[in-house]
Amino acid sequence: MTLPHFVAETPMFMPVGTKGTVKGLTSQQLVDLNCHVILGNTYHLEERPGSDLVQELGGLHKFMNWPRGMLTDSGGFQMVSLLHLAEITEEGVQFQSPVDGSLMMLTPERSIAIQNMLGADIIMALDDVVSSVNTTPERFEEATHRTTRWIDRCIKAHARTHEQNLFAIVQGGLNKDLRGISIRDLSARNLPGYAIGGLAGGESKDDFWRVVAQCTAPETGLPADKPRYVMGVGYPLDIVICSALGADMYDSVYPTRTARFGVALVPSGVLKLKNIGFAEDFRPLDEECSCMTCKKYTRAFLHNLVAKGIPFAAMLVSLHNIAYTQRLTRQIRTAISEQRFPEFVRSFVMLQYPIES
Ligand code: PRF
Ligand code: ZN
Repeated sequence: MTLPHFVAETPMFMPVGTKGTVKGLTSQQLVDLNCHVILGNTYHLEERPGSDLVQELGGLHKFMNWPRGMLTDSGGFQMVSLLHLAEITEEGVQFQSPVDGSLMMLTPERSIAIQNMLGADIIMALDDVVSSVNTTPERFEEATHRTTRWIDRCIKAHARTHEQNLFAIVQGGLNKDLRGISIRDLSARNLPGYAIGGLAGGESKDDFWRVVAQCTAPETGLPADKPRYVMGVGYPLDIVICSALGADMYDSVYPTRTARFGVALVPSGVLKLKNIGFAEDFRPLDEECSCMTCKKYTRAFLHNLVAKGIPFAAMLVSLHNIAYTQRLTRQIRTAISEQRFPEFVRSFVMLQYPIES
């Protein structure tokens, strides 16, 4: 995927740098871990320091000191998931500012204007996001059609089409007909890329995989020659399965957030470092990992930091977890190009779910 700031390889995982930083990691560490694209959030950056200031400072790349690909999310999802005060109307998403309590409105036009100022390589359309659980069928139908009406407002508002790629986001909940309508209507806009939204929010794995499979299906799914991005996905198993279904891009706070809880990702699953069993375990987190944490520190050392709540642990484990996720997507890419991806999927699943004998 050729972006203005980088030629990125897919399938790829994008670490989340919500407020202008991937928590616990430097830009150089992310480059060294071979991250191609990272994520920023319209809502958080607009709240503080403000998109006009970021633009004045030369854009988000310069502000964050990030030389490679960048993607910004449109803001609606963050407001709806973070602020219970958000109210969605045809005009946009209205919410109360957590800074001064004033009422603010994020319209499709405003979201695109902010993202034009931030200057990411990929910008996301404002979508009407509803939780896949506890929502009425009528609300799903409204959100699906509204997301289509909003994409046309986003396309019209987008002022930097040569420098920034606008992606549309498929909604429709878990309903096959609504998803089909959303896929059809958004594909007709012939955009540079597409996202699958409204998932990774507590639905069952069966529902999750069924929707991804529908959105990536040959002929009836999203265009196969465009990047297809499953939003909010970061569990290693989900990345492997969605890639097998034909998806190309993922983002999640999971690897860094779980690191802050002292949980390390390893090929067999996770290590909960708080566990007293690691107190005298002098092995690295993962023998096969070449990250700095695995080269220099033992599980026993990390257990000690985690048990005492020392923030350095979060940095070291975040570094490893991003290294792990990047290694996983690299293995997926290599297996695909060497035409042995089915075997890779089988051995990955066997490692995480060994057959007891
Ligand atoms: N829409 C947007 N951002 C998102 C999602 C979405 O549906 C998800 C999935 N729930 C994560 N991030 N705009
Ligand atoms: Zn490591």
